Formats: sequence, C-alpha cells, structure tokens
Amino acid sequence: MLTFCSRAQSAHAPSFELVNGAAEAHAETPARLANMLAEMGEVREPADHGLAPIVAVHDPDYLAFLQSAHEAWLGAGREGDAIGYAFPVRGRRPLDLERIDGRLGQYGFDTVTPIAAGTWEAAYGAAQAALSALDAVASGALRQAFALCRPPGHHAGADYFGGYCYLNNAAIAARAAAARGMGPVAVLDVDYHHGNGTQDIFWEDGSVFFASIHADPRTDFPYFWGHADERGAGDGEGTTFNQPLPRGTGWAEYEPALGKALEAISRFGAKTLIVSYGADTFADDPITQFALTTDDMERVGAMIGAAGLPTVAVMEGGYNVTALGRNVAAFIAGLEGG
Ligand code: SP5
Ligand code: ZN
Repeated sequence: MLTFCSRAQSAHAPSFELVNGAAEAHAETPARLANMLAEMGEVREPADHGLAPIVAVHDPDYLAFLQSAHEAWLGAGREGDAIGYAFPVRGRRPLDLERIDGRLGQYGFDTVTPIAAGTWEAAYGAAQAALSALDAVASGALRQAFALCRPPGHHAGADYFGGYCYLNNAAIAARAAAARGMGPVAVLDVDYHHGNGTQDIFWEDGSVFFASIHADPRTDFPYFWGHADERGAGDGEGTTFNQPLPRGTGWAEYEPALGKALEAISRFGAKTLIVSYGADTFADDPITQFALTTDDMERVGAMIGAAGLPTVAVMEGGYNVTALGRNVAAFIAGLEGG
C-alpha cells in the first residue's frame, strides 16, 4: 500500500505523562514510528500542502498557540515539556489569558499530552502525510493509501489538544476530500478510544458521517464523549454513530459492531472513506482492555476494504511497541485484500 510519513514526525518526543497521580514514561513515543516503519515497504515523504487545509479544520488562535507554546514555556523559565495544570469547565466564556499555564489549560483537556520542542513540526508533518495519502486516492490512480501519522489526531478538536493528539489528521483529510468534490465523506474510527475530536469537528456537519467503535467512556478515556446517545446536532443530527463496547471485547463482539458501522456508512451514501486506525484494540496493548489478535487486525482491514470505497487510512493509537508494526501490516494486508 502506498504509505506516507514525514521525517519531522520523529521530532515529537514527550518525556512523560501525568497519569493516575504519577509521572509515567510517555506511551506515545518515537519508537512506535520506528517499529511501524520497519514493517512497511516503501514509505514516501509527503508534499507540503501548507496551512490552508489545516486552517479548514482548526481555529487560527489555537494553531498560533500550538506553534508558540513550547517557546512560551521556556520563556517562563521552565524546562522540558509544557503541561497545563488548571482546566476551565467547558462552556465558560472565552478569555484572553496571558500566562502559558492558563493558555495550556485553555486549549488542552488533560495532563497526558505535553507540548515538547518538536511537537508542532511533527504534528504538521503527520497532517501533511494524511493530505498526501488523500492526493493519491483523489487522483483516482489508487483506491487506497495509508498515512503513518504520529502524533495521532482523533482526540484533537477544532480548538483543543489532548489524548496524545494536536492536529486532527483524519478530520483534515475528510474536509479536504469534501472540498475536492469527493463527498459524501465518512470517517470510520476503529481506535480503542473514542475519537472525540473528530466527533466534535463534524458534530453539526451533516456532510461528513462519523462512526466510532470504542471502549465504553463510562470506564475509559476520553470519558466525556462517545456515549451511545451522542448522535450529532443541527444539520449533523443522525450523522454521528457511536458504539461503545465493554472492556474485554474480542472478535465475536467486535465483528458485528464493525458490520453495523459499515452498514450505517453505506446507508449514508459515502463516496470516500477516511479510517482512523488504532492498533490499541490489540489484546496485549499495555494501556487498553480489548482482546483483538493480529489476525483480527487483518479481518478489520478486510471488512473495511470490502466496502469498496476510495479509502485513506490514518494511524491513530497502538502502544505495544514490539507488536505495533506487525499489527499495522496485518491491517493493511486485510485492507488491500478486502
Ligand atoms: C490516540 C490515542 O490512542 N490516545 C490515547 C490516549 C489515552 N491516554 C489516557 C490513558 C493514559 C495511560 N497512560 C499509561 C502510561 C504508561 N506509561
Ligand atoms: Zn487510542
């Protein structure tokens, strides 16, 4: 499969995350990328599409913050990665805050998503990889392409970061596909975690369908989104489809859920499919609780491939670093064969 990845994506190397009351080694490491690259064939450097397709999804003030946050952190006399500690209850009025700590809370929603020295460059490179994968499919020359995005994107909203995500690569590709006349567009999210950022971005947008299969947010991150009754609003009423599944879910329960998501996408009449693929549904993932095998990853890919749609798959999570490349390769093999 034609695969894109930017050299800049390794520049993001957060040193720790604040989780469960402690500083732990960060799960979203450059080693993930190295392990995946080792299992891929030829991987191409993406073209630079500039900021315009990113601004089509993310607010300019948020992008300005992301680009300057680490410098502001150092300017405040700090060392290492920038992490906020105070967060507004959402819905409070917009404020023009001055200090980096307030601004980190204003744009972030957790303490596991540090902004490090190379974060902007890496996130920008990952978004470009998604856009180059879309180019390949848009030309009609190929039915499928893969963007080896890292950092991942599906937890990032129009004006916020979190869940290891800064720029929403899937949403950027989806909106660019719609702008190129490839709609109706559907985003299918099969990461273990709910794709809250993608959901928020298209919440009131009836032109992009969002379907997600994920761990029940009553027990799992991101907690505040992804519940079964969330269906979109306004023009987007009914174009968001959530299927939370319990911890311990294996293929027997996962397969019918994926079938339902694909049926909903077909009923919507999608002409282009963007897949947020996470390998963190793997049984031996260190931070999650589903029970899919490497062979199941191939089955997930095959079911999606059998939909027969022009498809761009972008990488999201997956934290078993030694099995990650094998799981991604299995998913891609399934997608190509399906
Ligand atoms: C894209 C994606 O899969 N983001 C997932 C973010 C979930 N983070 C919350 C759980 C943090 C657990 N961290 C364990 C650290 C081990 N050193
Ligand atoms: Zn995940």
